[in-house]
Amino acid sequence: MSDSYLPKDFLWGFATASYQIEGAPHEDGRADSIWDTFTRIPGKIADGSSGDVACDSYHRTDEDIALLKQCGAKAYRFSLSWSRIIPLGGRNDPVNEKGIQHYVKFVDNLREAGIEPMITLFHWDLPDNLHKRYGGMLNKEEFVKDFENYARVCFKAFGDKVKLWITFNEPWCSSILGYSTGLFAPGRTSDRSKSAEGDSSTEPWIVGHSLLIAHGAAVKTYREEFKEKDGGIIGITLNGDWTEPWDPNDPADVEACTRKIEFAICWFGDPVYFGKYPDSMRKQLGNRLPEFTPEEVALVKGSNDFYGMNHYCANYIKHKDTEPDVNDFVGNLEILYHNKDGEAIGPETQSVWLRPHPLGFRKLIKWLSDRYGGPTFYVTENGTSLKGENDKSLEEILEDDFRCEYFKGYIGALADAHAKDGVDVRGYMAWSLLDNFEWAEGYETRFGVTYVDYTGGQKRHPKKSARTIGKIFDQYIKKE
Ligand code: GCO
Repeated sequence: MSDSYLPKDFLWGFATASYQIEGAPHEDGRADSIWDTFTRIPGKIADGSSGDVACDSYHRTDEDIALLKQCGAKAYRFSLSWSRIIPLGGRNDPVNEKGIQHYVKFVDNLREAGIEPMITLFHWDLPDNLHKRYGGMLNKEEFVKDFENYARVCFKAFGDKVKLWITFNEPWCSSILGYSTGLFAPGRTSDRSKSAEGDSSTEPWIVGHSLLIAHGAAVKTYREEFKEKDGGIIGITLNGDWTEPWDPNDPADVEACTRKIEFAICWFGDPVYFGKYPDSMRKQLGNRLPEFTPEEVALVKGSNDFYGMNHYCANYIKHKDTEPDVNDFVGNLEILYHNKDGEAIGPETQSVWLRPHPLGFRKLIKWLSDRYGGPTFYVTENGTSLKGENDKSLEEILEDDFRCEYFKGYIGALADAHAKDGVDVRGYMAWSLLDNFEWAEGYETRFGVTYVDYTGGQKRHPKKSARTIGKIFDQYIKKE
């Protein structure tokens, strides 16, 4: 046991997202989101599934709160379904009181149970109507106004009870997976006709820009109309992995490591803290990357009360000598799981992209802290799938030692970052409370500390990790 520690009032708990757990897609007035329509397209989801039922959490809020209590969680990060609150999405569309009431009750029940709610306004499930009506996130003018309106409706409805707000979850995923690779809703793979230069791959950068401006607009609204009265804080959640050079003796690989982080994280982080995109991105993307107007800089720069950090793993990075492909979104480099000497960055999991490497967590949070002048961090997701978990017997699944070790490693690394590197971190939400709909991977991949028996009446079975996390935090959080 190290002598590292986390601060006395450290807030820890679990994270989920509406489309991944709620089900009940057409109940109480909810309309389709882009994920409802996307999952209906054959071949998009590995097991042909959807979030139609998911964990049925819409009907099982009490069970979920009981699970949180059982784990000893102090906080719960969940996302609101925009399509429940404003089913058609837009600023002139009706607000659905039933949708609001569902979440009011949920927030009240959480607080009664002594669990601090942390709300994500947008975890990818855009009302489908906005996508159809005007192209959704591609249409900056309309999208920003509609998101800002939706955010205001939420601040009004929940602001007196909720003190921790996240505007967007992982804008990188909405932009790249939704508009470049097409692996996520709405499944677009760039549109040649939109490009200034007549090449492809312009859409993801336009979408990223819209998301940043919409984030800035919602933060401005919160600060001007609610903050004084409600006293909460608001930020954006960015995802990103740590990078190690494939060949540490090759300066080009070392440089590519930084470039990879800039393309993945600083794409959004730099505008929020500095009011501009990273030079490496401008250099590679030219005028396919939008410019900020002075008004936009004023909106976006300084718009984080805290940095929401989603982090899972690390990679080895090898630079490329060739000219960047027009569709490249990583910074003209290769992402690898082994280094020059054939050493693996971490063990395999059920997710091809996820190789645990706890030290990378400490290094990345320190790196971000240095770059952005020591902001306050909330870790808003961290967790792992487990290779072959879905094929094991229930008894074996419930003994998820691999996941317990993952949390021990990562939470220990976080305590080191706090105690030894001086990083200001106030909270940590493990991904996830429950096994759930893992987007394009469907239900094959499980991330929960609770096993959900999808065909056995949705019964919840806490795994060993559900009991372990609290013990880990107990060791690190200062008593006084
Ligand atoms: C995210 C994702 C989660 C995923 C998790 C595991 O915010 O990255 O939002 O929804 O389920 O990351 O892949």
